[in-house]
Amino acid sequence: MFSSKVRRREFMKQAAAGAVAVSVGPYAARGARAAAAERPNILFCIGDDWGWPAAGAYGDKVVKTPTFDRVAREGVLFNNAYCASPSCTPSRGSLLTGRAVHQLEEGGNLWSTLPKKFAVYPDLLEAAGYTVGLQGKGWGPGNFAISGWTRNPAGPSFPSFAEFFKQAPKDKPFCYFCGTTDPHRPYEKGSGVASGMKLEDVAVPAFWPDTPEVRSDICDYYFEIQRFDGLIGGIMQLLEEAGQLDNTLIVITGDNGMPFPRCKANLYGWGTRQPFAVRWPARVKGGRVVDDFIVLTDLAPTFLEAAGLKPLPEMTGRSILPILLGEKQEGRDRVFLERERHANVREGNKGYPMRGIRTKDFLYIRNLQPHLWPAGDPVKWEDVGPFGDCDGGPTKDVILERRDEPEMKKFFQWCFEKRPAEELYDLAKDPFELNNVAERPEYAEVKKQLRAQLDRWMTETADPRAVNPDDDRWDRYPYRPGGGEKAAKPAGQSAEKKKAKKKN
Ligand SMILES: [Ca+2]
Repeated sequence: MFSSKVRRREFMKQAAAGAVAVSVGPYAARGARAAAAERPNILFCIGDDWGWPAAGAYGDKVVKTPTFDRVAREGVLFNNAYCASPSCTPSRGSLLTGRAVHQLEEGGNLWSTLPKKFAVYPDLLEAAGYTVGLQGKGWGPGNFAISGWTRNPAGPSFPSFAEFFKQAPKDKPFCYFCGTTDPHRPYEKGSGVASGMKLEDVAVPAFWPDTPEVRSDICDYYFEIQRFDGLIGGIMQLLEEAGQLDNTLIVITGDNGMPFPRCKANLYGWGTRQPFAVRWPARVKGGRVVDDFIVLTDLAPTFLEAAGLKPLPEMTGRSILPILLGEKQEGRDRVFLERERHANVREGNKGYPMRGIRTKDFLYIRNLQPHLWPAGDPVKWEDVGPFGDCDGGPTKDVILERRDEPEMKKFFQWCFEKRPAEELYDLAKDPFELNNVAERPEYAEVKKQLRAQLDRWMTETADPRAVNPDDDRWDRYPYRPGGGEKAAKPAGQSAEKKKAKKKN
């Protein structure tokens, strides 16, 4: 029995020698040399807090995403892609390692570290001959150095794709992680409208009040999405000019839902459902839209398999290459979702543990400590306002400032109030996931089945909370804003109001 560390070392050695490079697809019989010539470039583009359905390809009439729409049109558009956890650090840790968030130890929290023992796909591809690069936000936020990483787990940093591409050897494929802090807050207030967007064209989800401030806030979010889309457009143009576009596997997505109340840091659809499109004309037939359920954890095994490598046995994610190649894959009718500590905004450094399962018809959520506040304690903290798991901004302000008005109470309830131990939403009847039917007798059988599936997944993937739902390890891991450690402390009278930075 090998430990995962030994297996990994052995794998890296073999990968470096080219011995494990030829297990799938058309490369099977041709040997490592031929595979090296044909292996695709891998371009992974990830928006920060960019959630479904904010893209033209999904029918949004206001935000303009020509690059994403092109990739969707010439490739495969996914309707049911989800992040593993609606928080930057665990979502990115999971997609880099291909492992469930609850297996990543401290890496399951925001502003944490990623233990070095967890292999990441950029390292595995580099060992197999790829040239690796990163721009902008890779793994994080957190402190990777304290775990022994000498560079970001997503790869060595470059100022731009052009700089990376210029120095990359022409006879080797590349693996590039294009991160950005768009559309993470803060936003330049009014930037969306100033760019020509019209407030009256914006669709407001049912869980926020429909006010001009909220509509304008949505436009500011759209404005940053458009900037991200333009960035990828520039990279694609460069590849096209170099004649390398068609053998580049391009994936465009976001790491978690939009930074608005009841979205990011929640297991609801607006917190976990992601835009997701893939283009790779050399092997993948374009013009397809698929409903298969996938999770970003599936990316690491997908990239490895596309490069002719075998995913590591400890990866819980599954390659989506069969789906891309038009094959039917079993078990693509559900995803599992989870969350541990996001910001450190509860007494006792507590997070808000949740586990969930989503199918085409239902969303079932288990709130493991329902006595806690889901969006953070209702007190002001040193760096952030009350309910600090929800990023500050005009939409949050409207809901909090007007919470006592009779017609506004429900929005506060949905976005900030405590929640019961179990939630169940009937998605066909309730697309905004507002009517919890977990205690209704007519849903008892459905709830029982979803519960059982969730329990099985937690057990099979060695979730510590399968053994002890009150396991407090994630509350004991340090919170490391800016790399240092910091305990949760309510703001004192003299605490200065600091300007929020793009950091979580
Ligand atoms: Ca994020």
